Amino acid sequence: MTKRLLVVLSLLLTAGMAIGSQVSAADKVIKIATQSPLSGDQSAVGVDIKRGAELALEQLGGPLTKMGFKLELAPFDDQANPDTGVANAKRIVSDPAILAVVGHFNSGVQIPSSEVYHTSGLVNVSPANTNPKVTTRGYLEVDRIVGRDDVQGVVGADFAAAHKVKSVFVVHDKTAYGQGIAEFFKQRAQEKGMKVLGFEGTEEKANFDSLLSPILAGNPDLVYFGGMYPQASVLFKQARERGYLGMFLSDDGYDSADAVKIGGQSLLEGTGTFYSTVSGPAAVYPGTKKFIEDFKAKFNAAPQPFAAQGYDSMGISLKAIEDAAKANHNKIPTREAVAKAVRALNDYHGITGNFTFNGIGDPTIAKYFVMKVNSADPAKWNDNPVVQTLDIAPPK
Ligand code: ABU
Repeated sequence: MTKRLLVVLSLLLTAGMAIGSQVSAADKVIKIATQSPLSGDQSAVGVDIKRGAELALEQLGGPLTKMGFKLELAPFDDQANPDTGVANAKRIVSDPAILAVVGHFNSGVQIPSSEVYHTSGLVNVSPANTNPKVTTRGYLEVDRIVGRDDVQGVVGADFAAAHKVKSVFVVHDKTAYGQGIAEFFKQRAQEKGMKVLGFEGTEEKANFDSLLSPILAGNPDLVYFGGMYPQASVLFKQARERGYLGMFLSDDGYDSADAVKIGGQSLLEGTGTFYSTVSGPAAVYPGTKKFIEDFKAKFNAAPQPFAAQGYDSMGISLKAIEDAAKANHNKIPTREAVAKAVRALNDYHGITGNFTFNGIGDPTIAKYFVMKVNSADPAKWNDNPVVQTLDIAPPK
């Protein structure tokens, strides 16, 4: 072999190794996306879903980094808007490094966005979405770690019945979530013998005068709101200002310290304000002490509802990716293998519970709470007392 040929061969070998090492370095990046409202009037909860997931990525990514993978968070702002969620979902599925999505906050955003994940086999672990349709479509790629509104609505109506509520006016926000849970509440309320004086959907956010007229005329024992805190608290406040003294009851979309920033003292007047939830303050779970301390240390704020579920949804995603990578000889697994690995997890020990998923991606047991608003101080939202706790399996 001539000296010139040797030089050429050596150059080719070096170039080949350089290209090879670039490819393998890129191949070693694993991203997990989050989707939640990071801007707008629901961002108080949405930002903390992302923060919970971020903390979990830092704390629970060890096994994957030891296998040589570089982990990255890819946060997306769905703005609580279905069109934005779907547009983000299309960007997410086009990035082959993204192997899981933690999100969303709104079922009305999760349902269309997960149609996109489904077509690409990308797993979506939901920390918060409660509309039955999230899982009843039967997609392998969709799992949630919280309960469902066909149970939560019943829990709310049973609570009202136990508190001698005889008449109710039901309002909802016309979203998949708000209208859905309001319908489940209404059906159970009627079964329990309550008189439903009205069932109205509204997208109004500022002036509820026209809705309050029939409510005040009927003077129900309870006003139920299916939807989110920015709308519900304005309605409740204006009802009190116009002299309504009955009970308010809402749902887990009401569960945010911003509810009392808006509603203030009016929420404590009359028969008071209650909400059912599938989350509750992080401190109600026995495994969250360290999480709360670490969250406060990192973000200089107490975790909002669903932050701990953001943490667990990320933990589940990481464990499934790890299991699927091990089964693939420590190489990047396929998205389908990750989706199957989530569904195959058995008794995953999270900070908000131990999770096993049924055949459609619901947790085999979920927690439901009824909470009472106890202070007009937003800093004390996490101290709202738990009135009731229930562990319930998903409907068959
Ligand atoms: N369940 C949390 C808030 C609402 C939703 O599922 O749309």
